[in-house]
Amino acid sequence: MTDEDLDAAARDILTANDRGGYTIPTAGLYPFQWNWDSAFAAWGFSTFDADRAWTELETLFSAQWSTGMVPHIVFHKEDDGYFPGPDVWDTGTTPATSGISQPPVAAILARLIHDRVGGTERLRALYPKLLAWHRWWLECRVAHGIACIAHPWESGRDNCPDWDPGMANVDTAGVGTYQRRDTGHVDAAMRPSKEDYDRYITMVKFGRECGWDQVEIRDNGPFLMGDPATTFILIRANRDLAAIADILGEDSAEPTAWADEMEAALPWLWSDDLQAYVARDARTGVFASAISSGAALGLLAGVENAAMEEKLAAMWDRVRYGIPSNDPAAPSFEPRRYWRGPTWPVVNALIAVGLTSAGRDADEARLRRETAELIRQGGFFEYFDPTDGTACGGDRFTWTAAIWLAWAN
Ligand code: 9YW
Repeated sequence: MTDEDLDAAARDILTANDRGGYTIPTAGLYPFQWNWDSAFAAWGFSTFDADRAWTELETLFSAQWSTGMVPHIVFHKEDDGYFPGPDVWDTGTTPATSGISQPPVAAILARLIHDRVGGTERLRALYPKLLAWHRWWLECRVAHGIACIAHPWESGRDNCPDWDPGMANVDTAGVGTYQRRDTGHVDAAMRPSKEDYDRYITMVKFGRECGWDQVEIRDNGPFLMGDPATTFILIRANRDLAAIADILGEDSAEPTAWADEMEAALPWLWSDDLQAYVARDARTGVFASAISSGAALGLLAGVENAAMEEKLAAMWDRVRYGIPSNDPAAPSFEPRRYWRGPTWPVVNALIAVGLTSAGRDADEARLRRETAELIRQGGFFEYFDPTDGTACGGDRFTWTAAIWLAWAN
């Protein structure tokens, strides 16, 4: 296939995964609207359909809670192919949604989309909603000054070893029985384990039983970890929101102050042992045992640290394709198991936004070349083995197609 054929195939995937105003990540495995997937889908649409790009974000924000939270899944239509579905979350919202959020990338992508295709009035309508969501993060997910996640799914990097310290303390005694659906769609060896799922569902149960009281979840839930990736994303998203405020003639003071405050709290995530920003249990203070692709998002937030960059360069050099989700030198590295080693084109695209901001053009070009190579060889899969390029997970994946169009090609 030529790159022009791949462009057409990518557009076809976005169009085929369109369920009317929103896209699903991939048919079968993920049949609903996912939060950060949609923001990347919008970026992809902006390369050929500006109106559809804005609609994707608008549909996502139509499910925003009155508290400002934008949920990680919106269950627009019923589909029993996914677990846990709306009855398990039981949030009582219309539309039905999950009860947690996902990395707040929407402001970052909204700014990039506006740069590409304009649409100032659509951006103006989104602005207060973005601001409310970012405020929700501060009110409900900050501890030690850092953006924390109350569930591994909230990080978007589900079974990453980053979460192992917090996961180890989740008591699954009351989890009960349930039927997973994911392993019916893709190879179980590439998915999170049963122990992981027992803990995931235990956390959902806690949320449901406290009526999705998000402060209670933060303060007393079974799991809370400081996430370098979400922290860097939120800092960048607030800086982009401030830039959006300037475009719109709004006051940028609030998002600027939020970004500055979180940046000042970053030392809490610094591991002297690993010489990097590392996920850390907000309850026990225990650090994760390896660096991950989360640290590589530092440049997105304008955080430059020579010692960490050296570590990240070594991590990248240990594989052939893209930034691995977990350090190949770590005992926990598994090159094909979801977030425990594989490289994710969508994360590479986000890291590249940071590399560009930092003026690291040669590294950005290398990351783009390696990511494009994976897609040319293997197609629009969910993620890839970074050592040999094997395509893994779901096929015809929306965000892989989107980043091909918006960045990798
Ligand atoms: C799950 C849809 C989502 C992504 C996440 C990814 C996975 C859902 O799929 O989570 O059930 O495990 O980890 O980042 O948004 O693509």
